[in-house]
Amino acid sequence: MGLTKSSTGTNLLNSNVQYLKNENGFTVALAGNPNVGKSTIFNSLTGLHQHTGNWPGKTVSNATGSFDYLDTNFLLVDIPGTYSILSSSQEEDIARDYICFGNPDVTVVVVDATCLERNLNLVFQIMEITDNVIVCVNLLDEAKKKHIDIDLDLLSNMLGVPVCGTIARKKSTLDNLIDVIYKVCKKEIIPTPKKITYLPIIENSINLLEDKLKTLFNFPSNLYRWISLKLLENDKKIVDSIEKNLDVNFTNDNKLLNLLDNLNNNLDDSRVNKTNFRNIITSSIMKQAEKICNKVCTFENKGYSVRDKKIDKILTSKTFGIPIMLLFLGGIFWITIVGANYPSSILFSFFGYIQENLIDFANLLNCPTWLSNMLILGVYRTLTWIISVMLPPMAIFFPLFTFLEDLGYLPRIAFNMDGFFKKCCCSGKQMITMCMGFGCNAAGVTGCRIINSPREKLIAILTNCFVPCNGRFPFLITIATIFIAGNIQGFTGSIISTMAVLFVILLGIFMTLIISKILSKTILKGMPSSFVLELPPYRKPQFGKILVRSIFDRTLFVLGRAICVAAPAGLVIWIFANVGINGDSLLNIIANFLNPFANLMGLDGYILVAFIFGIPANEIVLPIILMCYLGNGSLVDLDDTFAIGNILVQNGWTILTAINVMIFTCLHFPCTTTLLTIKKETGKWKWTILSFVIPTVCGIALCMFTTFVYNIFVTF
Ligand SMILES: Nc1nc2c(ncn2[C@@H]2O[C@H](COP(=O)(O)OP(=O)(O)OP(=O)(O)O)[C@@H](O)[C@H]2O)c(=O)[nH]1
Ligand SMILES: [Mg+2]
Repeated sequence: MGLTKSSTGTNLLNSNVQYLKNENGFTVALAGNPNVGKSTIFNSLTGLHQHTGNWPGKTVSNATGSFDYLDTNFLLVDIPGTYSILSSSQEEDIARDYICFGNPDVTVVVVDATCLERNLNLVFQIMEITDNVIVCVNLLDEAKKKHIDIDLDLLSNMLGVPVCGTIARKKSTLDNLIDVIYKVCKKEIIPTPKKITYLPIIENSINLLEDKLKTLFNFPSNLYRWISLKLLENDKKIVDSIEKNLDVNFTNDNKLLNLLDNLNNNLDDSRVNKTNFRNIITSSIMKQAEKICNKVCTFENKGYSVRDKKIDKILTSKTFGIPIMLLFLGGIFWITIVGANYPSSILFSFFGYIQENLIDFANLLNCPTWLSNMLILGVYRTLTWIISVMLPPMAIFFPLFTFLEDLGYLPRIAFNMDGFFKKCCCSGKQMITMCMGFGCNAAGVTGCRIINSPREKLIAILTNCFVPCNGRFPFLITIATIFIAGNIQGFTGSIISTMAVLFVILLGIFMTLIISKILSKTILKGMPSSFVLELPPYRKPQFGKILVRSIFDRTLFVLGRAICVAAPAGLVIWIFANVGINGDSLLNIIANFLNPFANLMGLDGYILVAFIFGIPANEIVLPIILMCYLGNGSLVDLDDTFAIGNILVQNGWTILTAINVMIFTCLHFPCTTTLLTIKKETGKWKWTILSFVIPTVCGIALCMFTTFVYNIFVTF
């Protein structure tokens, strides 16, 4: 078939997505419940790499990409998952707005073959809004494993729209879907959705209101029935959204309001009142979904989810849930620590070899010493240093973490931690956003959109940087390996380092809980909302994809960031270290100024300077510390991580310094990218400043406390 892909995807974070139109062809929306494979289909068709993961709520903003089929170009829009048009969280609002007002040429509703009945709810809601619907029954492989058989032709007949069966992970199974999309866009197939017929009194009211709206407003023809239904239902949120997106004001029109009043009174007389209207509509949809499923689905093995339930009994049990979680996390850290050393030293020698040649080359060109020093010892060395130390742990940690994510374990972590979060008056979903923070705090902050309550969302945003991101995490590992384990080598050493990293992570979680509680009792007062995070089925992770994606995506990301941020930072620091007043470098002057305060925290002025200079990217904190220590303002030859240890010890580092550096790494201001994301998500500088101040104050206080305790301990 003539399918080609293009990579013109952009992430559209919020409003006005509805006006997106494909000038060169057709626009196709991918809607559906969370975790049904929309992004996987999107990636297969467009060749892009939208994040996928085995938990509901992975996609939180619309993403677009395009592909060509035969003579036609299609713009595909991947929408966040939503259970219903009656959205309750920000990412569901985005989905709802696009489904209702985006006016795509076709809406493909992706449904989960293993729980068709629940998924049909959204199908019926979307069929109320548009006729151009295709139902894509995905996860057919999982359905087969569970001995669930679906008669796709019968389903298509009963719904009145085309139905395609797919296994999104196998690209070849998408051929039919693409062909049907093409035919519906070209009007070779005309879907005729069999909409739900509600009680006669409701249908009658809808018809009257629809006629009235047609005389008053010029809406797209497909929307009149749906808008009538929503006005009768009096769902304030949706009516507001209709008014905003279609630029109308229903309250301005007295005739319309009078008619609505009359209709509501009539409905009231028939015992269909404002309180039970929605229930009546929903139960009509549910009954129809049940009826269809009874006809099209055959369950050969009714106990198909017994295995998952048995596993969940252990993984989410009160006794074993949390210890197993710690074991998994500890295991991942341990493998990372043990595995990272070897590739690190290979990278060190490789870059060292290139550096020697660069110096020779600069000499050959008669390059002034100050310039070659600045570029090679300043910029190049900082850059390669970061790659050598940071890259190997990340390349090991992320595939392992993605493995847990693909398996479906993350929502179980949220489930296990829910009790703790509830006690602190916030949501268990916060734990998932914290897991995303392990990758990148900016991503974690955006991920907070999955939290429905605005109050709980804000708490999650303000505390997200308590979990170390990929910039800070390798730093923690390095310090734990060279300092906390000290001279203890081998297995015991690696276990000690692992425990130290695990301890810092737990400290981050503990602080998140404490601060969340304090916020809930002060500026963000409120009760916890009920927790509705679905536990997805366990799925076999795709090893190849995990490896390729997590290494390439993260590697490129880190390299890109290193080049964009660390190189100029290396340059600035080199200048600060080499330019001075009265023979004292600027770096020394600032460090000496900060020294007294830093000493109270069990640190020194250079370490604080490094954290301040590291605000563009946490990756550069340790290189800056080393640069500061090496009087000439550039890094000396470092063969491996243990050489770093020697430099630190020579500059007065003790176990206390290492502990405090680890604490402060975990608890300090977020990087600039995260701060900007917080500003974007909250829309207020107030929250952005608070997200800077809270972790920093916590970090300073905790470091002072440990120093105080350590000093007392040493004195006695
Ligand atoms: N076995 C199997 N797994 C699938 C299939 N389609 C998707 N998956 C897996 O299901 C999980 C969820 O896929 P996503 O594409 O992220 O789902 P989504 O609908 O975009 O999820 P949200 O963004 O949270 O709404 C991933 O682990 C996919 O690899 C399929 O047909 N078969
Ligand atoms: Mg998705």
